[in-house]
Formats: sequence, C-alpha cells, structure tokens
Amino acid sequence: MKKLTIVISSVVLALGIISCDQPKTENTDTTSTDTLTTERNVGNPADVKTDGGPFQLPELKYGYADLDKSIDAKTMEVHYSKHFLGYANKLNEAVKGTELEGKSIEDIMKGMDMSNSALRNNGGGYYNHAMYFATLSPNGGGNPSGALADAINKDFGSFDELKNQLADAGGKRFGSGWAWLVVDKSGKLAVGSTANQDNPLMPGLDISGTPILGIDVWEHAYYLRYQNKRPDYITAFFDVVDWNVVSENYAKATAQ
Ligand code: MN3
Repeated sequence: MKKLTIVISSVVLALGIISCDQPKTENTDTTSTDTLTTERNVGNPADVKTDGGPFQLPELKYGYADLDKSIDAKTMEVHYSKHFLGYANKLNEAVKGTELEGKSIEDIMKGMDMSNSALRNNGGGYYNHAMYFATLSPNGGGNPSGALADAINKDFGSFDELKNQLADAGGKRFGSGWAWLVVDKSGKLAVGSTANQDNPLMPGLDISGTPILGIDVWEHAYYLRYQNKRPDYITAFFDVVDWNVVSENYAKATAQ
C-alpha cells in the first residue's frame, strides 16, 4: 500500500512538473485575460432590452469587442448590458405613474430634486451612460475639428491642455464619478467632475452646464484591464472618442 502511494505521488508530481512546463500560449483557462479582448463569450448589444417604460437603451453603433484597443469586450458588455440596463430599468420604475413619465431625460435632470436618490442615481446613470456610449467609436481618436476645435483652442489654449484638464478631473475624482466637458451658460467650454451618477445638468453642483463629453471613471468602466491604473484608462479613452459626435453635441448645446 505504501509502495502504491509512493508510485501515485510520483505520477502526480511528474504530471505537475509537465503541466508547469506547458508554454503560456497553450493556456486555455477561460478566465485568462485573452477572453477579455476577443468576441468569444460576449453577447450582442442589440439583444439588450429594458423591461418597458419611456426610457430605452440607445442602440450601440459598434460591437462590444470593437473598442478593444482601449476598452476590452467583457467590460463593454457588462457596462452596457448590466450597468446601463439597470439604470434604465430603475429610472423607468422611478418615473412610473408620475408627471415625469412624459418628460425628456434632459428636463428631468435640470429639474432634479436632489433629495430623490432613486431618480438622481438612476436618471443620472441613464443620461450619463447614454452620452458615454454615443461618444465612443472604433474609428474615434485623433483631433476635434471645426467650430469645436476653435472653441477648445480659445478656451483651453490647445487640445492637449483640454486632455490634461479632463485627465486631471477624472484622476482626482475620489471614488466613483465622472469627468465632464461642458458648455457653460455663457457659451464657454469648461471641465469639471461630479460624484456618483450626478451630472452638470443637475442643480447646485460645482460644475454647471450642458455636457458634450463624459468620461465614466467608475471602476466598472475600466477595472478588468486597468485595475488601479485609472489614468491609463483615461489616456486610452481618448483613442476611442468620436469627436464628430462631440461636435454635434457642441452645436446643439451652443444653439440653445
Ligand atoms: Mn458606468
């Protein structure tokens, strides 16, 4: 019996040594970071539907894996199909049977009763994520152009300075929140940040104006790939910003 035990132990030890010798490239562990960066195991954003109500998820113009140069597919999937969907469903619940049911999300934000935490968190979550996903693109990055580029140069001195200020605002936000580029009430561009799911349309915050770009700095937006390195995520975020959409947001905000 003792001999058999020794034989079995030797076999187990030998197998252990062999498996340790396997090259890393043959690792098929489904939790490896490989699966975070491919389309395997991720669903289709078009399949994500709310439980009903006035607020629906805007369609994504890209697949979950398409922003992989900056944000991995799994993060995109969980962010859109779980977090964003959750905010939409809870917002629909919060407005059900109230006078807010027929209002636009922007008007709900501007008239926010900041003591109504269900509406504040989920309405903010809905508005913020609708803007976030709409301003990303696999063909994003590069530089803004046209009237937006002119305004950036006028109000910040340069595009690099705008990026520095956004990275600073997002990096310094303690805990969860957002960094924003807004058009303020005088028509100038300004940068700031808000906590949790607050945004600059809501009354009484440090930054006030019409958002044209928002950077989600909640850990759920970046943790799988970037862990504690939020600044690296913000740097990579700029490579997938669709400045054409931000320009459209700027045109709408300045036309008001
Ligand atoms: Mn988020």
